[in-house]
Amino acid sequence: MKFFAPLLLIAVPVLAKTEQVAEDLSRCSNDVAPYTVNEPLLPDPFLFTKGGRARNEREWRCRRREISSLVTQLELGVKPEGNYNATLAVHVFDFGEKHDQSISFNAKIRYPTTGKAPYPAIIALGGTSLPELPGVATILFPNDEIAQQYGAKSRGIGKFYDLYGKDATAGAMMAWAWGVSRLIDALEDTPAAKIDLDRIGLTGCSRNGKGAFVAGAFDDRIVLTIPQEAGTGGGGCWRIADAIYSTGGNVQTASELVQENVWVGKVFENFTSAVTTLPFDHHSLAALMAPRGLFVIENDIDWLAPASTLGCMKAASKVWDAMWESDSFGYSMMGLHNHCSFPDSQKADLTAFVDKFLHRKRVDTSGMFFSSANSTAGFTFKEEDWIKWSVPEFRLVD
Ligand code: MCU
Repeated sequence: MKFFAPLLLIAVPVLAKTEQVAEDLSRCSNDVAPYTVNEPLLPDPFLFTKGGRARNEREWRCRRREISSLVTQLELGVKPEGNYNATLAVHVFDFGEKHDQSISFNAKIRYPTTGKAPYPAIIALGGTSLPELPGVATILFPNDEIAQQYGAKSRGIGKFYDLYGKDATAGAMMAWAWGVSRLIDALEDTPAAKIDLDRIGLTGCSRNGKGAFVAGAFDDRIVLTIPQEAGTGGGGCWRIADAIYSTGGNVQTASELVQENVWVGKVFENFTSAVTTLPFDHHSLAALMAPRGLFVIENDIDWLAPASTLGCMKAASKVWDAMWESDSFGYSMMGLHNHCSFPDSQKADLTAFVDKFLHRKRVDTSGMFFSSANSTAGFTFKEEDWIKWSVPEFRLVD
């Protein structure tokens, strides 16, 4: 007689990744009520509103939701959700409770002359100032049509506001973020567009770089965000910009930014003379992109507050470090060239990021923090002056 070794079956519920994420999020506390702090240094991005720090990816998902909710409520305004029907050219219908209107916009796609379909693509807010990216399609997102940015008087003007009303809380950047998401919906619904949905990047320069930073933070389908020379309002931190200004620096600050244009929500005016009361700064906003690809390109023009983007992004990079994904974050600073004119010296770094995320090549993007450091700039960031929190190592703690 033969004996069979009993097979011990242990039933372990296996959830697909998306189900796992949904399940994790259901355990998070609900939307946080906005609150203020008194924190002159860069706030701990891992610290929960109710205390305790995110120690692993599961907890980070909840903390990330808090950051996104706070940034929405205190700085950028609400990015609407709704039942959309989007096709290319993008027609957006919102069938939500209050809205039964629709808007449409055209997004032009320029296909590459090399490579094969489905193509990776880079969505360009208002155009691109990057050099040609071989094998990558460029999709032009007409951000000014969605929300105008012609000075303080343009608040509430554009197709986003035709749909959601002039009093929608979203500033222009959040309105663009909404439009970029609808564009991606349309790409999903239009296989004939021949775009690989798993290889979508996003860029923009200057004011549109600020927009790219925000749109990248609020749509997880974007695998690589490349904000170029955005300065304050993008990869710069409000607190550091104010500190530079207070010692005589010619930098864009929160107070200037809200007077100049309508990029942020009106609510942010409450904070421009008290940025140290914000429970986040733009390192936390950047962290919403982790561990996706983020390659921040900067210039050493005073107004862009290079010491602020350097410090702010150094702080942000620590969230990628916590995830053991440091190589997916890059910050490249190169001076002595005109605003938004991409210098050859940054090309190797850019190519590495594009190859890794849009061409899925095995390339080395390690050590990309401040990799193109420009010695003429002469600014530094003293970490100990701004960052008092430690970096948890997510993989090691359950
Ligand atoms: C970063 O670029 C902006 C800057 O923040 C604004 O203050 C300035 O008016 O416009 C810049 C820009 O968008 O240049 C094209």
